[in-house]
Amino acid sequence: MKEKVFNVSGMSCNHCVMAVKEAVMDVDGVSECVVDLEKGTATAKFSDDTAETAIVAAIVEEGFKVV
Ligand SMILES: [Cu+2]
Repeated sequence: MKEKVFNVSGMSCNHCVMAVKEAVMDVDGVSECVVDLEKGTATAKFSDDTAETAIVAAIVEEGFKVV
């Protein structure tokens, strides 16, 4: 199990937080995701590198940037 803090830019409200959280939780291999609006971070626990790549793609697909 890996854990990583993704820096997400473009989140401005709780709707964004929920969109990112739901998108990340939908990725195969993700067991946990906590999104912090003030810090602009999404902290996720996931299984492997494939899941990590998919997490970034899922966030981008929602219209945010991973920096
Ligand atoms: Cu928003």
